[in-house]
Amino acid sequence: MTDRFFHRNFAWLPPERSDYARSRVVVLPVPYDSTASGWVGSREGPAAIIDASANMELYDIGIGCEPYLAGIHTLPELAVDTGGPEAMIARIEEVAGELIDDGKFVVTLGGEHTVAVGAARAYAKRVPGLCVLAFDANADMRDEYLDSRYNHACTLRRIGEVVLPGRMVQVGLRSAEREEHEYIREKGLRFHSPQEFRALGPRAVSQQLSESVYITFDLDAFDSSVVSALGTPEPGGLHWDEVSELLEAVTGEHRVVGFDVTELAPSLGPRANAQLAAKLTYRLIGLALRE
Ligand SMILES: [Mn+2]
Repeated sequence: MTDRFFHRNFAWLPPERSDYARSRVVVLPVPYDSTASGWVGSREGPAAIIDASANMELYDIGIGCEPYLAGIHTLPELAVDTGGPEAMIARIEEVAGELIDDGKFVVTLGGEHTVAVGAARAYAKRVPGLCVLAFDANADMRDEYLDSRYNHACTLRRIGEVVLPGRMVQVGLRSAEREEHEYIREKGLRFHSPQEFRALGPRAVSQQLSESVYITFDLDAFDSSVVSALGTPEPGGLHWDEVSELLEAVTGEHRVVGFDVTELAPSLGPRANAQLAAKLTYRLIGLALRE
């Protein structure tokens, strides 16, 4: 049947593949970057990813499936809570929680990495024994930064507090302050630099995770030659194929319950970066939900 209209949702799907009731997946766009301390602009990320998603093939040849068949509904952009970062995270947690309780697979599009705290918390309260796989260039383990415990630089510290000890694995680490680095080593946290990840391989990293996994993806985990539209780009990062291989290993052995993709600041880099973020999001939906 021909449809005479384009539908501006994630993957630009017609109503029968994107209405709320029939969709297993719900995309929650969160255009929030109020605690950004590098260059700003990730508030424009969700719209750029949704626009770019018009250019994807709906068949993902890399994994041999059509992720959209699960149904993907895109919500309107979440309004910013002007009460500050803690209030904003509470709002994200509340909305994500309602969606999870409604049986949806929630995909949160940032915005800065902070938005992940709300979504991860909503999952941690509902999924016993949840563990978290975090992609990030930075440790994000500061207890407080620029007057807030909910600054983007504190993201993994806050997420680590909502799961059991040892239930967070990070990949891509190559930037931290001395105190964060010492904290990671003292506690024996599983934070892997790109070199460590390559030495271990995707299977060994995947085996550090338990049954149910939430994935939080700060796009600065990618090498800055791969993604540069970022507030805090870092050299020496991950490449597309190795990220994809790790995601395949993790989704092959575990149940991924939800994820976020954050930190794309489209005005700071090439348009291809939004395309990568859209394809990453789409592939992860496909990998997480394929039978
Ligand atoms: Mn981060």
